[in-house]
Amino acid sequence: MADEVFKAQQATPSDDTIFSKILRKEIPCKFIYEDEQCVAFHDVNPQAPIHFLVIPRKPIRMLSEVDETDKLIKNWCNLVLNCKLPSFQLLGHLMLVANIVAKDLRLEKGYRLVVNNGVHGAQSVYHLHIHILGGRQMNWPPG
Ligand code: DGP
Repeated sequence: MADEVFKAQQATPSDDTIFSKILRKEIPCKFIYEDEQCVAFHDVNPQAPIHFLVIPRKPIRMLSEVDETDKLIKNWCNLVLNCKLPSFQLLGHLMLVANIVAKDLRLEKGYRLVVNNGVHGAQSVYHLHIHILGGRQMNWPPG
C-alpha cells in the first residue's frame, strides 16, 4: 500500500489541519501564488516533476461537504456583507488559478488536476485542495 494511501486511511477529519497552519504562517511554506481566496504551493511529497496544490483560504474540509445551500446563503452574505466568494464560485476560481499557475510553470504540454475526497479518495489532509501534476506523461487509469 502506498504511503499516502496509508496516511489517508489513518487521517481523521479535523477543522485544524496542517494547511490551516500553513495559511496562518505557523508552518513555513513558500506560496507560488496567492490572492484573497486561495494560495498555491508545491507539494511536500511530489508525485511528478511538478506537483503543486491550490487550496482555498476558507476552511472547507472536503469537496463532498460543499453543498447547494451554501450557494444561496453565501450569495446573500457576499452581496450584503462583502465577504468571501460562495463555495460554488470559489471552486471555479480554484480551477482557474490552477491553470494560471500551470501556465507560469510552463506546463504547456498538459497537466492533471486531482481532488482526493474522503477515505476511498485517499484524502489525508481535510482541507479541500486541488493537486496539479505535470512535467511527465500521466497514465490512465489512475491507481
Ligand atoms: P491528499 O492525500 O489529497 O489529502 O494530499 C495531501 C497532500 O498534502 C499530500 O500530497 C502531501 C501534501 N502535504 C502534506 N503536508 C504538507 C506540508 O506541510 N507542506 C506541503 N507543501 N505539502 C504538504
